[in-house]
Amino acid sequence: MYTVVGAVKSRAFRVMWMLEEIGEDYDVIPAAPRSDDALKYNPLGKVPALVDGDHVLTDSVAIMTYLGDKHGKLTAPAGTPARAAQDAITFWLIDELDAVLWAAAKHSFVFPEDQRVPEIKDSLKAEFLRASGKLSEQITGPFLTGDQMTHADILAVHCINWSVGAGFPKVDKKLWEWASGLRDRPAFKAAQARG
Ligand SMILES: N[C@@H](CCC(=O)N[C@@H](CS)C(=O)NCC(=O)O)C(=O)O
Repeated sequence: MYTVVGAVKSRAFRVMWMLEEIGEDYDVIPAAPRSDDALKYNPLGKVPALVDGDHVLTDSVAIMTYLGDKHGKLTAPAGTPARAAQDAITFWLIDELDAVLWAAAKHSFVFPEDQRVPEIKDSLKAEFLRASGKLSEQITGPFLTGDQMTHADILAVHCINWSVGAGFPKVDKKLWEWASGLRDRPAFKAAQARG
């Protein structure tokens, strides 16, 4: 039994969805970022964290990579070209979607008010739209890296969902429909129901 630290409306959702997909039980501590509960599990105050026995793991992508490798699900095996391709798209998603959304969040409510530069958000929105268009072009099947789902799909769909909540422009129809297909998965819905 795992424990996920962080609420459904945070990057902890990625970990919950992955756990649902691989059929592992988990509890949720819906700790808010920077809260005392979050700090108990991660000195950086960030969520998610994952408690696995005596170990506390942090960072949503590190946790998903760990779970995939440990259970042999939702990942290509480490040390294979397929894994390198999966890692490459994962890091690209972090650079081009997650980082852009996170920068917008920082300038909306994360930074102290006197350090926010709201004017930057138009440029971030344009950057997101450009990157999501590139992602859309690459999609040729049900999953990003072929006919097997990986945690890269979870990351991509989570970022697309996040962009809606953040008031970013809508991604193109092809990408939206691709993400909708993944949102229909029972595991996605089960993770959402933990909110
Ligand atoms: N790269 C990290 C980012 C985690 C992160 O920044 N989480 C946000 C909530 S979704 C947070 O805890 N922010 C608090 C802070 O940065 O101080 C991950 O994917 O887990």
